[in-house]
Amino acid sequence: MVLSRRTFSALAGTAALGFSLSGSGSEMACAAGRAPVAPTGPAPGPPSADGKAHTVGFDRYSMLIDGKRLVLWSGEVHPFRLPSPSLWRDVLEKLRAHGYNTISIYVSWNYHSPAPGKYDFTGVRDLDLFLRTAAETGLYVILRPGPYINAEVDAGGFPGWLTVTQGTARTSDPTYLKYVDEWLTAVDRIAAKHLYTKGGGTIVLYQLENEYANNVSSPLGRDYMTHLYTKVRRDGIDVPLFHNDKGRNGHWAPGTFDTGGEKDRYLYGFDGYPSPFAPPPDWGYFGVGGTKGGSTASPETPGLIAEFGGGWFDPWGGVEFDGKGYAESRRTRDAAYERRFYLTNLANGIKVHNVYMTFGGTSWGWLPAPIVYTSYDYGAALDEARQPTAKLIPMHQIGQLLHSVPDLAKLDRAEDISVGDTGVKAYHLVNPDTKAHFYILRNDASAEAVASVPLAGTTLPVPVPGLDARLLATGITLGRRKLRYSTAQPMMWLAAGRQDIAVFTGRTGESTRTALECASEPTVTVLEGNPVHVYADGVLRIDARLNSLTRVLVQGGGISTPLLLLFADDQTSGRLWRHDTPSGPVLVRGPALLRTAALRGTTVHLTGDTIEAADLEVWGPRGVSEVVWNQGTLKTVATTSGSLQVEQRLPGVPVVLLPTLTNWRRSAENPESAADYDDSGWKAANKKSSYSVTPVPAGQPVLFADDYGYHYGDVWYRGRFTDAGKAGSVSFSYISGAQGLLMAWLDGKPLGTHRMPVPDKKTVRLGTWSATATFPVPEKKGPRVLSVLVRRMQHDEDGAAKDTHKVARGLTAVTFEGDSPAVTWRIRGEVIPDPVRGPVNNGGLYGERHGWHLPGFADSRWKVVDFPRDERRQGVVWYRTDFRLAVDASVDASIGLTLTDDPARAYRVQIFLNGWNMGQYINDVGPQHTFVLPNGLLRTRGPNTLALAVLSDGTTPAGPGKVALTLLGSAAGGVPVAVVNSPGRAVKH
Ligand code: IPT
Repeated sequence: MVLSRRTFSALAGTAALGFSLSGSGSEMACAAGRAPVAPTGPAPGPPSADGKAHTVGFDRYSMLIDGKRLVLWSGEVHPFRLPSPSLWRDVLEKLRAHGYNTISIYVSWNYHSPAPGKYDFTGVRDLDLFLRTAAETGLYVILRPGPYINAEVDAGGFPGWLTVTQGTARTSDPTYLKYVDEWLTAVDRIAAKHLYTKGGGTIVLYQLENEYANNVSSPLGRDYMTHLYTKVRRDGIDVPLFHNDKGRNGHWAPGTFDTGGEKDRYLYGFDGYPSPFAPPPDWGYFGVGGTKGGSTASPETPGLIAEFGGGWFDPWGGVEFDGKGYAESRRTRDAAYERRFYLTNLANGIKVHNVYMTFGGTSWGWLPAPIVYTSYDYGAALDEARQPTAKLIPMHQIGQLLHSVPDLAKLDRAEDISVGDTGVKAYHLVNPDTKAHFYILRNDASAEAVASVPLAGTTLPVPVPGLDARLLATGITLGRRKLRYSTAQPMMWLAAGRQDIAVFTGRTGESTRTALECASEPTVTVLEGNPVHVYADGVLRIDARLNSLTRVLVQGGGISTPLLLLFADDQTSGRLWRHDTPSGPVLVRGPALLRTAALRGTTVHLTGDTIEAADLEVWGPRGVSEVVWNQGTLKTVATTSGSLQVEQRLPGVPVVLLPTLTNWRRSAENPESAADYDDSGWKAANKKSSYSVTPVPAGQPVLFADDYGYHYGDVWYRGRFTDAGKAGSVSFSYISGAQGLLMAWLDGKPLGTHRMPVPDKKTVRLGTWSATATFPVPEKKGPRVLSVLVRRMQHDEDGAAKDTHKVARGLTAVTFEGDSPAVTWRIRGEVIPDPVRGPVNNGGLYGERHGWHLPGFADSRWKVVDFPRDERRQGVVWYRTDFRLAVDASVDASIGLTLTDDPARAYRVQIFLNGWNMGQYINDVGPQHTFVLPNGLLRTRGPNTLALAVLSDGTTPAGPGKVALTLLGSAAGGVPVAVVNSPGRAVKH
């Protein structure tokens, strides 16, 4: 019997169309050994901007894309944390290759808006290009444009200018909504072009607000959410919308606010950042029920985790990870953590699963919220230097599995099973249509346990390493055959050429047993490794120890299509790449990364990366006879595995040599501290009222920097008065955020510096850092002048929707003890934002106002000095140097700048590469020493300019000490990188 596609779909009980069944009905019957079991249709292929209309819907199980079930296996990436558009493709290709089918992105309002009514989506802010790149890479997109995003960015994403507007943010306040609409109009204009529904791009979900836990039952909140909902719809966004509930309280679940009568186009989502040191919580099928159960709060929508911890952030001083930095975040949330927690999520019915962060990147310039330092590496699967880590491997294994085995997109909880008195927790699920069963086994103890697992009528010992988990399956279809069970984790299957291929995986050294149903005895050929096989009672059993790669070819047994079984340990599985092409899937083994695969005629064109010398073996559709790797045609031989293997291994990456940084030129600044500095062009700081949530102290002018249009980085004040009278001291009250500081001069002489203390475990959560610094005022008659420099560390976030981004920054009050002379204040912060580098690039240092950070700045008269420096001074000193790189165009070298010095030295450095502010180094606080210099901003073939702005308080000698380029990773391959426009320009002050 030959089933027509339509009959087959009907039998399968799905509306899935478009998958092809090759082979005859009798083969199917043989494969199953009984009546054919219909697979759920395959997951949809990789999406693209194909110009066609698509449906994006959902039911209580999963998203339905064109009616096909799909688990969104997503990683969070922030375009604004990688200011080099060419590298977006690198990151996205790496994720796509490792089995992610979706990315989730925040769009940060402050990054795009230097002033009310001004929205900039050009250059490094080109959202349209980012979304195009995502579509070209074959990734779905979850778009999260706020308006509030949190995300450890300045003001949680609110623009600096919004901090001085009337009205309460994150409510239905009309002033706020007016600005929100402005932002949404701007961002939605781009988003609307990239909706998958219209085939313009691959956006399938769109988030409203972010962890909005306030005003849930008042009109302030409900009207706000309704406003956002209707605005976004009015802007033409027609994909399902959702919100991410922070506390899993059912906040903003469907029906809790007015969605304009729309019932089925809105989902409930929630976030989870559970401790890695406690057993993973159950959020759905196995949860306690009620709203705290997460997805149980919304039984009619699929389990949607908008953010699940893929690492965690680290504050200044490194308090989160005891000074060990992001390496420790990665260690405590490692590959085994991912298996334990993410497989638990899948067991609980989560079908939209986004890992925050998957590539953290860099909070460059003044982007970081005060709580974090420059690196936002996060301990994520792809590190800040774009280097794949071992954390990508479980994601790859699970992602490929979700793609190959669509049964996982529709699961019900099945009857509990006992796995013996082993301490192993077992989750049992079943696909109600295909009757495929899935078992997730988790060991929360630190020692290995061996569970006795009943699998398809046989009880088998399954080792689960300590603090680890695995997934097992029974009854899934592997091409034209059926798996009875396996104690190894299935990873993927595909039809390639004349055969099917199925891959199983697990930890190195594990013994596995796999049983395939087969009505008659097949011919079994061991091609690699030492597996043992036996056929009895309609089942072929293969015992294989996982070590590198084991290959077994199964032929016959009533099925004409052979099945190549591959048993790959973790490391080997991380070198197996599936890529779907319009002519069918391609499987590649060997290189460190496969980026693209395309078939043209009989040639398969591959691009990718190698690090070490590597094999290249390719399985593809019938007729493929030539292999091109990174544009070079290679000689191949046909293997008994049905593949083409290149005769000579691909070469690894050549050595990358980096120059030593020499020829530094020095210039001191802060003329603003001099008594006779001409500040007549500065703004008078004489406002009387402010919309800040910080009260204006009685009798004082408003000194808050934001009120004068200065929102980022350093700000200067000069206060003139005549006679201090009997005043013996002056006190400056200021608010700066963590690690801010204030330094003061009187009549050109240093009064001293006040620094906010280094956060500790208790104080780290304080958003606001305010202090009062008191300095003696020596008596003198006549005109006097105070100069004050405040290093602001950006605005607080507003996670609790209390307008905390409107807490003042800069001076708040100046008082004298003993007398009260009348002071007239002037203020000076950053110049109008650099149109290319954007609003977060610069603060108000003299050097920044005069272009000292820019390439081409005339520094030839600056004095040449050697590092280490040893200079004691309160104020700012700049150092500049030029260097040239000559990295081969075929090499992707990821380069950082590493600063080291005696940690007793009190100074900090802002690092400018070709005029771009790459972050802030605090020598005596840390923990960050290496700053990523992204290619594109960094010219890897050509000249570069580094400028370091050193701020020191004069209490110790200051550096820089050692400053060196460091290689953070390299690969032969990479993506073409366009140099980012980095103009030098004359800056007016
Ligand atoms: C959650 C935010 O939604 C996200 O923007 C980011 O800040 C993340 O936390 C932490 O990195 S908020 C939740 C942890 C309370």
